[in-house]
Amino acid sequence: MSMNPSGYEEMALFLIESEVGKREVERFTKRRPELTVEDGYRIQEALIARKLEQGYRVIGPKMGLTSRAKMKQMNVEAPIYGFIFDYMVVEGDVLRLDELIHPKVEAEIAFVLAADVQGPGVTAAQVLAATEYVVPALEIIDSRYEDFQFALPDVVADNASSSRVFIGSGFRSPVGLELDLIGVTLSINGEWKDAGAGAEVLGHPAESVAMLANMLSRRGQSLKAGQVILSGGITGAHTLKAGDTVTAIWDRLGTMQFRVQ
Ligand code: OOG
Ligand code: MG
Repeated sequence: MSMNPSGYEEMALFLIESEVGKREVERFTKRRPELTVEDGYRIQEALIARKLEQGYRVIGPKMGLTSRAKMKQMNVEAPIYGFIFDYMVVEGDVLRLDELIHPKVEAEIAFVLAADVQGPGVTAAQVLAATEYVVPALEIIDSRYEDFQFALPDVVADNASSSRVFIGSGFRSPVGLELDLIGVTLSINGEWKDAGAGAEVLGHPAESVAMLANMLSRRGQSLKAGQVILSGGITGAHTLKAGDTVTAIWDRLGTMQFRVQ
């Protein structure tokens, strides 16, 4: 038997408890199929507010489900956003499995802006003009839901499965880089798992960041200078187990590697 939280606040606390207790929970839409994506964002807002109260800091917003690979893999049909917190950024090259439920890894391009970007009406060109650096990232997603299964309102509520992130050291100006053509290969234990190019992400990663600015503006929010903004998985997400070594080799952005312990 699982509890059945009612209000947005209660549902947010239910998800935080799942994260902290490292126990997967039943997705909300199983019992309440009427929940909407809008409800999902209200729950997410309550969850973010609680984490801020607890003293955690937002590193930046992230886009999710921006590639066909991801939408198909998760059986959902629209991009979503969430927020990355300071405690999610992994220092060093070890991912601790005992802190997580059933983590997966995906390769992404992150943006660091030199100036705030406020929607609506933001274009990819405006995002690129405001971008100070791009940097490769390996995002670790860890849905709080049983078997990593959810509908869109559930995953929105769950802060888009945000869990951990490795940020690469290759900070580069986007000037002269064709981010849509930048490729990455993802291997685990030397075995090739996946590959893709920036174009997997809505045609161009800057399109995704522009869409993020426009989505945030509906709730009176904007992208801020200095934030690290994940533009969405280029590859599919791959399940991790103890002992794995994950390697991402990026065209022009360097190589990233970490171990799972
Ligand atoms: C939702 C998070 C998706 C991405 O980059 O597509 C995401 C999920 O797949 O669990 O972060
Ligand atoms: Mg992601």
